[in-house]
Amino acid sequence: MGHYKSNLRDLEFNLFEVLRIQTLLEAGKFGDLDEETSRGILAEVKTLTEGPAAESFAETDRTPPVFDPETHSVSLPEGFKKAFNSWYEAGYWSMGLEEEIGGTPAPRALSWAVNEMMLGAQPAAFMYAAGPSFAGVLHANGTDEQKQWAATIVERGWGATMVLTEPDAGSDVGAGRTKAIKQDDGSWHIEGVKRFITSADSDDLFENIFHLVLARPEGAGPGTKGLSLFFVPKFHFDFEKNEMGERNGVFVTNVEHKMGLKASATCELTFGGHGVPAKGWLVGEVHNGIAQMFDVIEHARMMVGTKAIATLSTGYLNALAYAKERVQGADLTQMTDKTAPRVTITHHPDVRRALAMQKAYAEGLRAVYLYTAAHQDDVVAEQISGADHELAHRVNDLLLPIVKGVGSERAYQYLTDSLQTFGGSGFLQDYPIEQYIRDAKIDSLYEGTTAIQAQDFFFRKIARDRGVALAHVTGQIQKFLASDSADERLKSERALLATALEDVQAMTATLTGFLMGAQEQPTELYKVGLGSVRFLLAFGDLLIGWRLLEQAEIALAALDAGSDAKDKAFYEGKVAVAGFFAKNVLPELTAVRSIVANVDLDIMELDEAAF
Ligand code: ST9
Ligand code: FAD
Repeated sequence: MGHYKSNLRDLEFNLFEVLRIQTLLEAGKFGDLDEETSRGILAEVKTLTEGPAAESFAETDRTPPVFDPETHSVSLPEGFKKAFNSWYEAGYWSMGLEEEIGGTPAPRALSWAVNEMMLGAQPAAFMYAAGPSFAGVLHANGTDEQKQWAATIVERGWGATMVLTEPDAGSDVGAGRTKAIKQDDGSWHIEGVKRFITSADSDDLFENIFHLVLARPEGAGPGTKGLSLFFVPKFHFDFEKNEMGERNGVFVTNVEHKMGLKASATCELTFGGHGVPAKGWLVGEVHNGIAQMFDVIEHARMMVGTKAIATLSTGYLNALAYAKERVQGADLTQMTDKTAPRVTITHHPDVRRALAMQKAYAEGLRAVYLYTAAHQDDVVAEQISGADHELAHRVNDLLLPIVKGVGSERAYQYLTDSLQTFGGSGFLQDYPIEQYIRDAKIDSLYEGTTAIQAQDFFFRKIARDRGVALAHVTGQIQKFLASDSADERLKSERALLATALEDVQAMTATLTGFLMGAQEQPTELYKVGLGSVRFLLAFGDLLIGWRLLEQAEIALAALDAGSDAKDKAFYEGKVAVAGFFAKNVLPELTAVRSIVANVDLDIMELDEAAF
């Protein structure tokens, strides 16, 4: 048995009992895909990800990729390559990809459920397999000719990278200095050094890699708006003759030594520094680079959040299995009786508290990312929240920083509870938790740090959207609270959710007030900056509380209808965890509301020397 423990039952519950995607499958909205096939796929992916795909997880951590500066190449451990191939050859990457480039129709919620399992089992392998989805972005943004390239790329199975970051341009992508110089033949020469580029070389996994690169054409303006997006292949390729060509002038010049996620090679990438020009082609023949790159970033932010959540879920399930076996101490009610029988640690209230918290966040965040994925398909969005195409798009935009920002922060926070459940054993490499923690830390950093997600959430997804998507989502929560068919048994939990909604709405109003106040007094914006991560996390808790309670209602109905023993425990767990979260987490939002309302500028006015 490998390290990875999937939660197939919970994935199926979300897809078929909460989102009810089978009604759309049966109506033929996703081609021939039906419920039975979908369940079959999920079961196969469980077997793959708990087995061969997960096998080399620890080995690659201990013997990470090796960089050869002579050949500018990265070699990967054989076991990891086997794991990658087991995933890639199974072909699940085609789910939801455009049919014109080799994709198959599938609801995004189903494909993200599949992705979750691989991201929990072997996240770096999932990331090396970015080629088809990045080709999808090329297809969506490219010229007619480039659309053909995208199809060829998928057919030939190339690797791919997204290339934004430079030493002085991390969060501030617009500070990038990499240049693009136009050539007479219509191509461009790219010159500069990018850093931290994931999968920029990958042993012999692929015959070729295409880099999607942000660079500034000579004479273009400053900031992100002056950047354009270029297609830069590792090897040239004759798309008409379908033939590989010469090496292009883009070379890996270093590989970082990291805290975790070591299987994923993080590379310095030098363009045009080795006597060979790094030739690139402008994507879509338009200078709209940052907007085009955000099509890639949106996939990647969803991926990062789902990765974090997947890791928390397997961390929790490993901790749970250990807690059920580990015997230590007597029951608390018999603490004074030195001869009392020893019990498994699941009998101790504090272990139960920690397990319930892990379960609540793992299952609550899963519900949130799948609700988000539901808004990535018009028909699913229409069914789940009544959103039309335009609104569904905005809701997805609103929720992405929650999936990414809240998913990564909470996963890292509660993985430490998974480790704590193991006691000292959790600190050892005999169990996967210490690696999970190291591997998951990156999720709050790359693809925009949590501070960036929080600003994106408030300034762009709420203020600039004029609260449209926010009103839709909070309207759904209000509808849930006001529903006539509400289960009386969850009355007190609903009351807690109603208070949480009021608290979050008050925080939104407070931050909006600061934003308006900034027109008169610019330093009021600091107050938004000081409160925005708290607000992001609070909104995440509200969503988790809501989705868990909705699940609890469905579970109660299933219990009332009579379910078999295994399902009974599952449904009872759903009801209990929703109640636990409502009672133990949601009341904290009232304190956060007060903190946000009273935020002042003291810390901004403090001299740096006093820190
Ligand atoms: C990285 C990669 O970290 C790590 C992992 C790589 C893994 C690769 C593998 C992935 C596999 C994925 C597979 C998925 C499978 C899917 C299957 C599906 C079938 N939304 O606010 P302004 C745009 S990479 C959309 O003025 P500043 C917009 O065009 C490095 N667009 O920003 C806007 O113009 P307008 C990641 C957005 O002050 C323009 O930007 N690095 C959004 O100029 C300017 O906006 C980062 O993430 C948005 N949310 O720049 C950088 N926001 O306003 C983080 C902006 O006219 N830093 N645009 O519409 C930021 O995000 C900054 O806030 C900034 C600021 C750069 C945007
Ligand atoms: P900085 O931007 O210097 O941030 C430092 C601190 O300051 C952070 O806490 C940040 O939140 C805060 N901060 C910065 N600006 C602000 C602000 N305006 N408001 C509030 N707080 C702020 N990049 C790619 O292009 N492609 C990749 O494939 C890729 N893969 C990566 C893989 C790994 C393992 C790593 C470590 C990084 C990767 N990156 C990649 C880069 C990654 O996206 C950046 O590291 C990230 O965006 C943060 O930039 P930075 O490291 O320069 O930190």
